[in-house]
Amino acid sequence: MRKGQKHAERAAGRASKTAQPSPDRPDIQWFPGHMAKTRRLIQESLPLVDLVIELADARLPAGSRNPELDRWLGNKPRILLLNKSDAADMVATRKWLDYYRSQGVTALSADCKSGQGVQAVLPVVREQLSEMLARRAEKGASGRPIRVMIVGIPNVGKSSLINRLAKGKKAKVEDRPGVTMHRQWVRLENDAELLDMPGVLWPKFEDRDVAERLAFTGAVKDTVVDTELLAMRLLDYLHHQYPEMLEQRFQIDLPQDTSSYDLLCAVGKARGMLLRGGEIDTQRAAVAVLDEYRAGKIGRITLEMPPEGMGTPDGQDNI
Ligand SMILES: Nc1nc2c(ncn2[C@@H]2O[C@H](COP(=O)(O)OP(=O)(O)OP(=O)(O)O)[C@@H](O)[C@H]2O)c(=O)[nH]1
Ligand SMILES: [Mg+2]
Repeated sequence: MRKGQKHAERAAGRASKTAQPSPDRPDIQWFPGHMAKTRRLIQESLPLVDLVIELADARLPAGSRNPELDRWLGNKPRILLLNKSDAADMVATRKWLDYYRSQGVTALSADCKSGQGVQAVLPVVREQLSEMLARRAEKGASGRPIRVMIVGIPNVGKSSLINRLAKGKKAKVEDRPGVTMHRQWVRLENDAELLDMPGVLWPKFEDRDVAERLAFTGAVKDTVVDTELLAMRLLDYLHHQYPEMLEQRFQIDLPQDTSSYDLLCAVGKARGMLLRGGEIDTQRAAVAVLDEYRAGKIGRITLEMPPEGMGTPDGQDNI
């Protein structure tokens, strides 16, 4: 079968399958053996550290938090850092920070790509540990470094945070989940030691929306998801919540009831992504949509809002 013909048939099949405005949510699960190992590693390493920085994605401030962490950490001091704030809706991030603080959580936001917000992290760590540091000073042990473990989902920016704090490239960073494979200590100049950890998810995503949003942000390995289906779901969300941004980025202006498959085709067409024979290359269009969303190029887009009474996403006006 010719390649173009195969694609045309696949596209036709997809078109009939996705005649609904919104395709079914994919069932996404990703908990490979190395994550089960990381889970154990985190628990075993806890006695070695004074505090844990939990990195979450500012675009998904609840869904990107590991539900198992509460159980593991017990009373261990903890800071929640909403990273990639440059890619999130600023007003939404403020609301999330207010929400978490109202719940007694020490929460900060940062952008480890530019470094914005990172300078506040270590002072807050010291403040959290002030009693322990005072006790150490009394015992004459003030020279002992503060030890901090960095945990979070894959690709959220743990190693980037460490490199920012260490002011140099100490930990490997790449734009895909699963880059850090082992734990690694990094010593800072100012008497602190950071423990970089591999990213970890949890054994079963109970909520398909959460799983899907995690995949939108790039926390789930792309080979376990159907790229076109995922991109169609994201386009559907953007088309309803952030239509101006979609229009601006991809130069598409389509009615609200446009099917997600037609949105994907419109993106491919606008970008001139064609297969031999003139068929739209929906696979390439899907990769472009996901890559550009993940890199924050479509705009500052938050995927969930704090519970009840804390506001709802209302698009570009928030920026
Ligand atoms: N836009 C944006 N990108 C970021 C930010 N922090 C990190 N990144 C990017 O996110 C990608 C993943 O960063 P890493 O630091 O490798 O993430 P990680 O959490 O260590 O990932 P694993 O080791 O795979 O679990 C890289 O492409 C970083 O450049 C941020 O604040 N904003
Ligand atoms: Mg890493």
